[in-house]
Amino acid sequence: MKRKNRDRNSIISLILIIGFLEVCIPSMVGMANVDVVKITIEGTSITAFNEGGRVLWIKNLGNDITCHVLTDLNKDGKNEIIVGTGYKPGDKPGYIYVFNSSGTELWEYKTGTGCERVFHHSDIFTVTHILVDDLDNDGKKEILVNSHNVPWYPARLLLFDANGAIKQEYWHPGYIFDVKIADIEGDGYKEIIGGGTNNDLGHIPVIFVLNPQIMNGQAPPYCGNFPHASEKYYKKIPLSEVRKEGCSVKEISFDGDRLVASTEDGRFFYYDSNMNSLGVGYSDWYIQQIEKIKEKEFYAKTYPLILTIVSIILSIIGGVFLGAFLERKGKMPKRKK
Ligand SMILES: [Ca+2]
Ligand SMILES: [Ca+2]
Ligand SMILES: [Ca+2]
Repeated sequence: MKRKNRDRNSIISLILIIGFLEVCIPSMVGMANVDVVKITIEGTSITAFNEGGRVLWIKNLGNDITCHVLTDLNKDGKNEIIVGTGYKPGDKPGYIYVFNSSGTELWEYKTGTGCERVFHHSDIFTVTHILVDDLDNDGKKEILVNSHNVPWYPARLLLFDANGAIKQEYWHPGYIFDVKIADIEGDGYKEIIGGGTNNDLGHIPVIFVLNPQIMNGQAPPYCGNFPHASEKYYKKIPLSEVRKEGCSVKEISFDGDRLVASTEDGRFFYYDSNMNSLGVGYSDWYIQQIEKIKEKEFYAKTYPLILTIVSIILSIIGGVFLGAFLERKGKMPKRKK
């Protein structure tokens, strides 16, 4: 009888141990796996997940998170999280933050800092782009951040090293709506290509190419005391009839070897690797707008002419009828037969 009880107790203990291991081992493995492989953004909050899908940490930054990048910045085998913020609703607008996988903040920077050196607007900024790449071929990653003043301008491109030190900065008198990194000539050195609008040159669309090693400075027409930048190329695009008051380059893309600047009004400007123009394309929308404009111009010119002709015809008809009326009333001398 005693032997039977012992066996039963042993079986129960074994079942309990197996159950404990089944529950605890995956959990312990999950705890050991603390690298962030995915983040989700909801308004002002970041949620970081490990490979098993477990939430590692949640952070609320107070301001809307406008862009983010997950990358191993310092090559320690774990990802860092880089996020940029907008201008509301909190009191830290246009900040860039870098967190490690544990959620510890490594550094932060306010992108609206130093605005008074170039344009005398407020330091309320919003971050619009974060790109990470090795821009000087030293095997270490740099962080390129695009931001701009709200609601005015300028825009500012900042190039940071992984530790948050500013390597280069470029100020632009108008928003930079798109920024890309590419080696456009294929010489082994990457360029920064930006597109946007230049408010101080008449709100024209512009596309520019910067050498990341020497991009420091401000774009034309220059104000304040900040040095003038030496862009590799700075291309001014004329305004069109569709957007006479102002227009911008909204997107930069690549079509084979061609660089394409797409403007807000539906035009496509093609360039070769030396930024020589290869022609212009037009969207259906742009063509329709031009047709509407021509139609309006045609009617604007012909309406006065039509009105003049109609009024002449009406006065002739009116004169004839008035003559006949007066004749009937005997107020006009009867015509001799
Ligand atoms: Ca790392
Ligand atoms: Ca580098
Ligand atoms: Ca190049």
